[in-house]
Amino acid sequence: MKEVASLLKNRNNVALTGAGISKESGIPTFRGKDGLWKKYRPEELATRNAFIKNPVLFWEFYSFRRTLIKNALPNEAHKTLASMEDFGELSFIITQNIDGLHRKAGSKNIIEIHGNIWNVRCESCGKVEFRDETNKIIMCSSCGKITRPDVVLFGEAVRKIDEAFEIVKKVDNLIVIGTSSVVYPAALLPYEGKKYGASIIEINIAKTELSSDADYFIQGGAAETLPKIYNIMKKL
Ligand code: BV8
Ligand code: ZN
Repeated sequence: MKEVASLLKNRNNVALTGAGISKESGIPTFRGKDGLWKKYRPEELATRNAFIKNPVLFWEFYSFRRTLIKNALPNEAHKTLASMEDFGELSFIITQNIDGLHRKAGSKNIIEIHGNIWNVRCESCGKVEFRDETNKIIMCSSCGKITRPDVVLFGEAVRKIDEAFEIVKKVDNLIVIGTSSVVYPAALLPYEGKKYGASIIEINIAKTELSSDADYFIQGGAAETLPKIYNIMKKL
């Protein structure tokens, strides 16, 4: 950890985060043992086809997700990344998460490449609005038609991916936290960074597809490992 802390000190650092960073805020991951995809099949639910074919089931799944997320609070991992940004030790967070917890923790430079579950989008009139009801299908406040959560579903283009690739080309260190690194094109970001000289630091409770290519693998929960690393950084 000490080696990683000195690598990060006063350098251009960026974090890439996945569902694992929000696990200790009580939000289930997708692919872990108690993950969401154990109960639901992503292709059936997190796709536009699912929304078109069965909007009621689709909204049941996303209302369930919104209920899980609504009362969740940022944990020590989210808060540490926000402090690192405040003290100039982190320039961006690129997140696959749609739960909004990085913003709640106070981070500012966030790229939500898979969107945000608290915004809904109307495919009829194009309106995107913040709506936080959790118990029903949300109808557009402009045209009254059915909306969908403004998240990137499987088969849809992810958001600001070009900006994310540009960012990782210029970093000294990419800290990859709580992602199984199996969803594309997000999973390509560490490899792009590495190609341009970045060191890859992975924090996860278990090895992933990325681990063999990471420069450092720190095994442990994000909420206890990240604060430890930052505390060492502050003493350097
Ligand atoms: C697209 C939003 C084309 C909705 C999600 C190659 C190139 C391009 C596409 C593909 C490709 N190969 C395959 C594809 C298709 C697909 C894909 O990647 N499929 C995979 C499953 C094989 N990709 C797409 O469809 C993407 N779209 O490319 O379209 C296109 C291009 C141009 C124009 C038009 C179309 C869209 C992908 C985004 C899909 N949306 N979510 C929703 O959330 O409901 S994906 C979903 O998975 C979430 O966003 C999630 O963030 C993401 C990744 O999962 P993780 O975050 O990694 O979570 P996971 O549970 O997997 O892992 C948790 C990790 O945490 C584990 O490693 C665990 O050990 C660890 N952990 C647990 N506890 C802790 C911890 N770590 C630290 N501390 C802890 N306490
Ligand atoms: Zn509308």
